[in-house]
Amino acid sequence: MPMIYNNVCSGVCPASCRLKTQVQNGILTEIKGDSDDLYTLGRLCAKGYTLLERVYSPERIIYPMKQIGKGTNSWQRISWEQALTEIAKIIIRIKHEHGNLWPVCLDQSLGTKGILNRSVEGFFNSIGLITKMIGSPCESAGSDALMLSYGSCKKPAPEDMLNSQLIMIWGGNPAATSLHQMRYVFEAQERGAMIVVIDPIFTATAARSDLYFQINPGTDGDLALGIAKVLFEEDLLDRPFLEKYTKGWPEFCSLLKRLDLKDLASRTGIPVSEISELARVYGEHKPATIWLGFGGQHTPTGGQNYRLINILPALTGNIGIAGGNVHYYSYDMWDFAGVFTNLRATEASNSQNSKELLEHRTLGTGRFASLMTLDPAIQLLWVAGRNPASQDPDSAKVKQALREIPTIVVADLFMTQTAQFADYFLPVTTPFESEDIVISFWHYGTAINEKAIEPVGECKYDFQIMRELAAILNRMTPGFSTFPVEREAAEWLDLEMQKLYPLLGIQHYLELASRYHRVNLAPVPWKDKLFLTPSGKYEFPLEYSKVQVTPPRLNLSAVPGSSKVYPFRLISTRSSFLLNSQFGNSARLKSMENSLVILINPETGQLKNIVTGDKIKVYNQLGEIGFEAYLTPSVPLDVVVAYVGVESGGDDLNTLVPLVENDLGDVIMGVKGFLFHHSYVNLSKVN
Ligand SMILES: Nc1nc2c(c(=O)[nH]1)N[C@H]1C(S)=C(S)[C@@H](COP(=O)(O)OP(=O)(O)OC[C@H]3O[C@@H](n4cnc5c(=O)[nH]c(N)nc54)[C@H](O)[C@@H]3O)O[C@H]1N2
Ligand SMILES: Nc1nc2c(c(=O)[nH]1)N[C@H]1C(S)=C(S)[C@@H](COP(=O)(O)OP(=O)(O)OC[C@H]3O[C@@H](n4cnc5c(=O)[nH]c(N)nc54)[C@H](O)[C@@H]3O)O[C@H]1N2
Ligand SMILES: [Mo]
Repeated sequence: MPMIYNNVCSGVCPASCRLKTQVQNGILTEIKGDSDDLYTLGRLCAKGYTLLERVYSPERIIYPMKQIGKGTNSWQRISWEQALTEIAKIIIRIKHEHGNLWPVCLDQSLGTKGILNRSVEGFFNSIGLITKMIGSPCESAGSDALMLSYGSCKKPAPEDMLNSQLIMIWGGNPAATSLHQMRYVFEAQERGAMIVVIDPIFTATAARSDLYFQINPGTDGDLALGIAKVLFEEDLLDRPFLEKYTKGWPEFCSLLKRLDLKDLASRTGIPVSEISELARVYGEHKPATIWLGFGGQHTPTGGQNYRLINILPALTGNIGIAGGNVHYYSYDMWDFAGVFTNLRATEASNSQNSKELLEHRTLGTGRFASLMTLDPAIQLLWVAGRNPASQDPDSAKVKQALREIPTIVVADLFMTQTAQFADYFLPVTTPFESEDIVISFWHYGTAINEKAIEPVGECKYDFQIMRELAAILNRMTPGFSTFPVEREAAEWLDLEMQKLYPLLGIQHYLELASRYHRVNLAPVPWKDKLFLTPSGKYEFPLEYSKVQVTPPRLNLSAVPGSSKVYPFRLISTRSSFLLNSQFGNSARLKSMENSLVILINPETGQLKNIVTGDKIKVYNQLGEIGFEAYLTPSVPLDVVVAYVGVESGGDDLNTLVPLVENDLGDVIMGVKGFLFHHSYVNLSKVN
C-alpha cells in the first residue's frame, strides 16, 4: 500500500503550494498538489510538476565533496565526518588567530524557506560574532516605501481582490510569477472589475488586462504624480480621509499644484490624455486596489517611486476598506519566538584574546567587491539557500571574490555557479526528506513538510548539518558553540511556533497536516486607520525635500559606461519555467521554452539586421553573453529583455548588470536594495 505524506514546496515564491506525496517501498512515486489547499486548489505550476524528477535527478549532488583547487571541477567524495571536522578546524583556527570570528561570513536566504533553515543563522550566532550579509536582493526598497507611508508592511488577504472594482497591476508580471493569484484577478474581472497593467513590457499579464500603459522604465513616480495631479484637478479626492488620517497633505498639495502634467507625461512616455484617462478610471472605481510587483522598484528612484504610487490610495480613500489598499508584502506572519536568532555564544567565547566585539559585522547582500576590502579579511564563507554567482549583480566581481576567499562552503542540492567555487559542497535534502514548516508571505498559508522518504544518498538537512557541526566543534573545543545539539527538530519547531499557534487556531504544529491553515492576519489592513508611523497617520513623502521626479535617463551617468555605446536598457523578467536560478537543469522544462532568448523590438531588429533565431552577442562594459534573438513588439524600441537566472557558456545574465544601490531598503533591512533594471547594453549578430 502506498503511503501518503503532506509536503510543501519551499521555493522563493508566493504560493508555497501544499503537496500530497505518495511513497511506495521508501521511494517517492507521485507528487501532486493538495486539493485541500484553499489557495492553490491543488494546482501546481510547471516547475511544481517536475519536483519528483528533481528529487531523483542524476545531477543532484548526494555526497559531501571537496574540491581540489577552486574552480578546477576536480571533486573528491568525502565523508561527512571529514567535511565537518575540517570545517570545524578552520573555524577554530580563525578564532584562535584573530581572537574573533569576523573573518567567517554567512550568506543565507530565509523567508520563504522552512523554519529550520533558520538553524544556519542560529548556529553562527551560537559560536560568536561573525560577518553577516544582510538585506535582500528582492523586496526591500518597496517594503521601506510602505513602511514610511503606513508605518508597517501590511497587505490584504489574497481573496480581497474579489472586492475590488479596479485592480492596477504595477511593476510585476504575476501571470508568470504568481499564477495562483491570477484566478482572483480573472474572477474579479468577470464580475466587472477593470484590470490595469503598468509595465514597460506588454507582458502575459498585460495581455489579459483591460487597459495597458507602456511606461518608460524608472518613471513610475512621474506617472503616480501625474495621476495624482489629475485626481486633484478633477476633484476625485477623498477629502475627509485626507484631512483626518494623513500627514503632509497640504504640503503635498502645493507640490502637485507646481507640477506640470506635460513634463511628467513626457518623461513617462504616456500621453497626457492617457494619464488623465487612467486617473479618472482609478478615481471613479472604488474600491480600487494596487498590486505592486517587485520589478518596478529595481530602478534608481525605485523606492521613492513606490512611495509615490502609495499616495494614490491615500488620495482616494482606498486605505482600510475591503477591495482597496496595496498588495505587496508582509512580514507579520513570521512572528516567531526567535529560538534560533536569539542564540548567543558564551561571553567568554566572544571576548577571547581580550578583543571584545559587541556585534556581528554586517555587509549588504550582493556586495562581494566590498566584502573583499574588509579588515580582517574573510577567511571562510558559508552559503546556504543562495546562488550569488548567478543572482547578484556584477557576476564577474562576485566570482572574483569567490575565487579569492580561502574557504567556501556551499550547502545546496545542485552544482550551482556559486558551488563551482566551493571548497566543500554539502548536499542538502529536498522538502520530502526531512520535517519542517513553511509559511507563505503572500497568503500566510502554513504547511508542514513530513519526512516522506529517507534522505537521498547522504544528503542532510541544513538543520542537521549545523547541529552536527556544533557537536563536532564542542568535541574539539568544549563550549565553542551554545547550539543545543540534543534538541530534536520537533522540539525546535514547537518552540519557534508558540506565538503563532493562537493565530493559526492550533495547539501543536502537527495539526497543520490535517487541512489548510493560515496565520489569521486582518484580511483588510488599516481598517482602524491607526497607522504605525511616528505621527500615527498615513504620511506623505515629504522627507525628500522636493520630491525628485525622474527624467527617463536620469542617473545614466551613475552607470559606468552607459552611453550611446550601450543604447539599450536591459530588463530582466521571469520565465514560468525557472525559479530564479533554479530548475534550468530540468530537461522537461527546457523542452517547453528556450529561456536563453533576448527579446528585441522588430524595428530594432530591422535596424540591426537581426531576425528571430539569430545568434546574438549582448554586451556592455562589464562583459558579454550569447543569446538567441526573439523579435516581439511587446518590448519598447530601446529596451531588450532577458529571463532572470539564465546562463550561457558560463556567463550569467548578471554579468551585464552593474551593482547600483537602490534609494531605499535600509529602513527595515539595515541596508539598501539594488537595481536589476538599470543596465545598458548593445547587441550584435554573431555570424
Ligand atoms: N516563474 C517564476 N516565478 C517567480 C520567480 C521566478 O524566478 N520564476 N521568482 C520569485 C521571486 S524571488 C520574486 S521577487 C517574484 C517577482 O515577481 P514580480 O512581482 O512579477 O516581479 P518581477 O518578475 O521582478 O517583475 C518583472 C516586471 O517588472 C517590469 N519592470 C521592470 N522595470 C520596471 C519599471 O521601471 N516600471 C514598471 N512599472 N515595471 C518595470 C518588467 O518589465 C517585468 O514585466 O516572483 C517570484 N515568482
Ligand atoms: N538580473 C536579475 N537578477 C535578479 C533578479 C532580477 O529580477 N533580475 N531578482 C532578484 C531576486 S528578487 C531574488 S529573490 C534573488 C534570488 O536569488 P537567490 O536567493 O540566490 O535564489 P535562487 O537562485 O533561487 O537560489 C537558491 C539556491 O538555494 C538552493 N536551495 C534550495 N533549497 C535549499 C535548502 O533547503 N537548503 C539549502 N542550503 N539550499 C537550498 C537552490 O538549489 C538554489 O541553488 O535573485 C535576484 N536576482
Ligand atoms: Mo525575489
